[in-house]
Order: sequence, then C-alpha cells, then structure tokens
Amino acid sequence: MFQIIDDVVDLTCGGIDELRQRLADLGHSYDLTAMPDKETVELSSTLVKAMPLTVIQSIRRLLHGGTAHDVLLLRNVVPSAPELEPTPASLYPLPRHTETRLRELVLLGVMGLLGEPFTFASLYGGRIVQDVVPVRGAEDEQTSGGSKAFLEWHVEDAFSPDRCDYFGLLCLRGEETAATRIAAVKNLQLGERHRAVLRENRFVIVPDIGHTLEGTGPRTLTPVISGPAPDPEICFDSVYMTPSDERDSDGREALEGAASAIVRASADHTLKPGDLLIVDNRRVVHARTPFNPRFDGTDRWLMRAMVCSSPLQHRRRGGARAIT
Ligand SMILES: O=C(O)CCC(=O)C(=O)O
Ligand SMILES: [Fe+2]
Repeated sequence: MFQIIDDVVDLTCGGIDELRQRLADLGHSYDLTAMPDKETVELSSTLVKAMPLTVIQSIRRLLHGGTAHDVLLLRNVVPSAPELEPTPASLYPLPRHTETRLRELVLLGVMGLLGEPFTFASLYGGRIVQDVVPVRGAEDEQTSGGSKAFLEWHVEDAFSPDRCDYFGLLCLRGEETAATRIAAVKNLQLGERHRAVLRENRFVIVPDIGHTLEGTGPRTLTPVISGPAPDPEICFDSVYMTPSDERDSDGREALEGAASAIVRASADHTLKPGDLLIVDNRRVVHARTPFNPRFDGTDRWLMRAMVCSSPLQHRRRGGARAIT
C-alpha cells in the first residue's frame, strides 16, 4: 500500500489569506442559505481571482500531464471549524448554514478550475454538492451513505458515458479508520492476455442504487480499459460491472485480474478536515475502508462535487447543472 505523497499541496504554507478574506466578504454580502445551485456555481467562479497560484498551477498539472496517482490532494483549503453544524443524517438536500455554504463555494470554486460543475438529476435530489455521510439503515450499502462495509472499487457513475471527468471530496469532518483508497490505471500491472480482454467492448454496468432511475434498460457495451497505451483510461465497478455474456469466463477472469492489479497499485489517504482530494475519474478507481458510524452529529462528513472538463460537452447537455 502506498501513501499519496507526490500529489500533495499544503496551503498552510501560505497564499490562502486572500481566498479566506474573499469568502468572508461573500458571506456578508449574500444570503447563501437560500441561493439556488445555478447561482452558487456562478458565484463560486468569482473566487478564481483570490485562488493561490500554487492551486492553479497544480490543477493545470493534473489536467494536462497528470500526477503520480492522477489525483491531487490540497490540504487546509478550508479551516477546520469548531462552529461547523452537525453532520447531516441524510444524503438528500437539507438546508445548510452559511459556514457550510462557504465551504461549498470553495469546493465549487476549486473544481471550477477543472471544468463545469454538474450532477445527475437522479442522484440524491440532484444537488450540485453532495454529502458523503453515513446514513442509518444504509451501513452495509454500496453507496455514499454506507459505512460498516468496505465501499468497493469503482469509478463514479460508471454506467453513464456522461460520468464526471473529475470529482473532488472536501473533508469537513474526518474519521480515523475511513481511508479513501485510489489506484491509477496507468500504474496497474496486468498480464497481456487480461489487458487485451479488458480493452474489448464486452462488459456492461447497471446504475448503482444511489440513482433513482426507471428500470435498468439495455446497457451499452463498454471496455474496461481504453485510450492510448502510455496513458490509458478506465471504466470499472467491482459490484455493478459484469461481462455482457454471463458465459464469458475470459471476461470474468480479466475482471478478477483487474481487481487484483488495482489492489496492488492502490494508495490510501485518510481525509482530515480541510483536505480536498481531487480525483481523475477517467483514469483512477477508488474505494473506501469501513468505519463505525455514531449517528450523533459528529460523524465523518465529506462534500463531493463533480465536473465535466469539456465545455463543448457541457453545452451539448444544455449547460444543465443537473443532467437527466
Ligand atoms: O467516502 C469516501 O472516501 C469515498 C466515497 C465515494 O467514493 C462515493 O461516495 O462514491
Ligand atoms: Fe465514489
């Protein structure tokens, strides 16, 4: 198991004061608690003026050349705040305090440097910034509300060609035993035979249960690995993906080969308050280790935002912040 060390920028080293000041000004000038998502995204884009140069440079590096694990960890993006409201008990939208909304603005402002923030209308009420929190009754689920079960290896929304290009996880409250685990496809050591099978259009994925979609419909065939050999891309979900033909033993074996290679290439990070982990969703798979929830308002709390890094694609989808 590796630690994420090469892909880290710590903002306690300076340059963050202007952003903090700009946020405080926004908190005084706007009623953020009632602001619709569309306007929140617009407002977050004004933060670019106050963004530390190191953030802009490291994000450009992630976008244009990638990093060791094709992730970027920005530390101390927001201060850990004693005044933070209790961790929400649901994945569905609830009103938020101004302090929380300011953190959303930072997340959207940074993610906006990588593309257009969006979500799926079918995902947790279609809110642009989702909560990743343990939910009572969902402890063993393979969703953002799970906790006691290992959240298995996946890319976000693998079933959809519209899945995000990057997503960011901003930690508001941490949890010692919950490590976010990542593995970049370029680091996978795969046998030639498995690699060739994984490049074939012979796999299907059903939507995960986080989405409220009518039926599963006919699924398009997809490869697991695609793109140029020196810088490949991956679409993988260890729970929801199978060979399209259930008799396809080569396909199943190749998926198992991919799963083992992912474990061997994986790196862990236990998110702490103020950390923003940005993940390349086209080149990295991720998972999360189990933890015990308390359901007392002090549980682990991440906020997630997803982006489409092609303005052209975004326009083709009508510029929608919640796509259908
Ligand atoms: O909790 C984490 O660290 C990752 C969560 C996640 O991957 C998800 O909600 O899809
Ligand atoms: Fe995920």
